[in-house]
Amino acid sequence: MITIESKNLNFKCGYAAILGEPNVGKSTLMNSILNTKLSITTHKPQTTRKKILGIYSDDNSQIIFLDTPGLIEPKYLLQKKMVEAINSALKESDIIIAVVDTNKRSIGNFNETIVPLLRSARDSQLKFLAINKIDLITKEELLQIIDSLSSKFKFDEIIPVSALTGFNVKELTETIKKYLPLHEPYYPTDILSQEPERFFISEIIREKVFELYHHEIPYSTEVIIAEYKERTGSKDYISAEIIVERDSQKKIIIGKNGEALKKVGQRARKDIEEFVGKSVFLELRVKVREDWRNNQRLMKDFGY
Ligand SMILES: Nc1nc2c(ncn2[C@@H]2O[C@H](COP(=O)(O)OP(=O)(O)O)[C@@H](O)[C@H]2O)c(=O)[nH]1
Ligand SMILES: [Mg+2]
Repeated sequence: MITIESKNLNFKCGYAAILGEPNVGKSTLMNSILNTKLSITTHKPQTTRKKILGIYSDDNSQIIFLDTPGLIEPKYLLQKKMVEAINSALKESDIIIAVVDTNKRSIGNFNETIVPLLRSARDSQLKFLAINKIDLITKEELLQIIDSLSSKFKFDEIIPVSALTGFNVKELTETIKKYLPLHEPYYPTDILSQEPERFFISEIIREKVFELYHHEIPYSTEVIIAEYKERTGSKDYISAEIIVERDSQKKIIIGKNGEALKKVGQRARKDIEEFVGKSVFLELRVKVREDWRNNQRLMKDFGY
């Protein structure tokens, strides 16, 4: 028997980069569009370090989102790599979604952070503005913000959203779809990301470090999955290393009688189990890698 595969000639597909200052809600927005917690989010800036690809697919379209680290002045090598991740996402995208949130600082910095970036983009790239966290302001305040920002740059679309409550997020997705080029899907339509499971597991652990420690600790921490053993008949075994820069940080991570580290493990295990859909045994070790954030070779090992 001969079967003729029917191709959907109307299929639309393209890349959308999500860019903006730290903490405006870029990762929350991507997660909300994808309806999954793919990218880790915390109340601390600079949680996202690498470009994270999230794939939205439906019957007629595929949007490949690139969630990026926040726009920052790089002070150490790790931050330089973070900026490189932003630039490469910018180059690859058909649509640039600039995200601001509704607080005064974000709006005030718009001219210095967002505008130059958009000016450096190609004419053929579409430029959207997503004004996030509108759950925190009144309608009048929103209208003022739209008024002020639309006078500073000519966007193709301006869309107010609340990534947290999901308000208007569907409309944002629909608007992106309208502008996508005709193209067959770049990725299988049943996957959400091309990153391996291990990456997301290390990110979940890193998120807990961001939640539970303060000051320089989260920024000095990297998480490596040393071993992941699937076991039939018993829990999967995961061994992870929490890397810090100094011995004093190692002590803080572990805490008195290991209490602090235990908390990281408990919280991470819960989320990992939800992510992989089964019970796991999670073992955490803390290691010191002197000044890793400035060490080219170590950073390469860590995937930057
Ligand atoms: N109130 C409110 N908070 C939000 C919204 N979106 C994100 N947040 C919060 O803002 C913080 C930063 O979010 P995150 O997605 O990590 O920001 P990113 O650094 O831009 O990726 C987190 O505490 C989020 O819960 C929103 O629409 N409304
Ligand atoms: Mg983020």
